[in-house]
Amino acid sequence: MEIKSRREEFERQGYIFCKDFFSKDEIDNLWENIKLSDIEENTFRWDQNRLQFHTHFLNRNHKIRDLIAQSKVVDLLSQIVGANIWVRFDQAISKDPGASMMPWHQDNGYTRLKHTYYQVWIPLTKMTLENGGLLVQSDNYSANQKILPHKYVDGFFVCEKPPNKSLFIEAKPGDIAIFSSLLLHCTTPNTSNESRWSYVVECLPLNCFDPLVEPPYFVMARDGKPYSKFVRFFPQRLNPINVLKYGWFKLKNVWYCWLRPVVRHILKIQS
Ligand SMILES: O=C(O)CCC(=O)C(=O)O
Repeated sequence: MEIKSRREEFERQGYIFCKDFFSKDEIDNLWENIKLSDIEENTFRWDQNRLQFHTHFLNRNHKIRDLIAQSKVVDLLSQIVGANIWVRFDQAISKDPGASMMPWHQDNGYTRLKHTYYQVWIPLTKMTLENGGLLVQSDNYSANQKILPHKYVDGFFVCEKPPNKSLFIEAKPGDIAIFSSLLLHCTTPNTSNESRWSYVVECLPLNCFDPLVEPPYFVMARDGKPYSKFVRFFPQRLNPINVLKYGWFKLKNVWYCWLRPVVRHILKIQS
């Protein structure tokens, strides 16, 4: 597939979608290596275990690193993220039959980070309206690139201003979607009788620090070329302003994302 410049498209709509980006062998290989990596080891469960986030494959499996930090992925991503890219997080997400809708949100509504980061979505199974596929906002993304208010409802952070218009991204294994952490998105309930799986990698430019991530940091690209190495430090990590600013941010985050929802939940039960 020829990769033409997608930057302008991304800035306008907050995402890009490429069909048939990976070969069948590449996706089979990714799937196989995810399954080999003790999937239950780092798993967060939601929605009565029907929505599961299995995390941290890149630091456990070099074949997954090779797939993610290969030239065609770096070529595409560097048009959007820039020439130097590191990965803050990676996860395989399973959505089982009976799982409910993942409500409209921006990823920043969960992490509360002030900067934009980039989600790379790689379907491992087909993603349909019936099995928990992805809906994205299709109105006004470029005019509204800011963090919107979210409220905590039944375990999810839900955006208080859902989009007026949305678009369903019907995707199959081999396709890839890249979207901004500020793009409003949700996934549909899984009313089918099969599980939906995706593998998601979250990236940042190397001139951006993220206080929520512990070292080592996986750097996938340098100067627009595959790099694929773990580092313990990079300039933004050592910047004293970041150290002070984000120390405070971390404390606030523990309150907002963990303690506050629990306190509110308990108070609701008691009242
Ligand atoms: O995979 C899903 O169903 C929801 C995941 C999601 O929206 C996210 O990780 O931001």
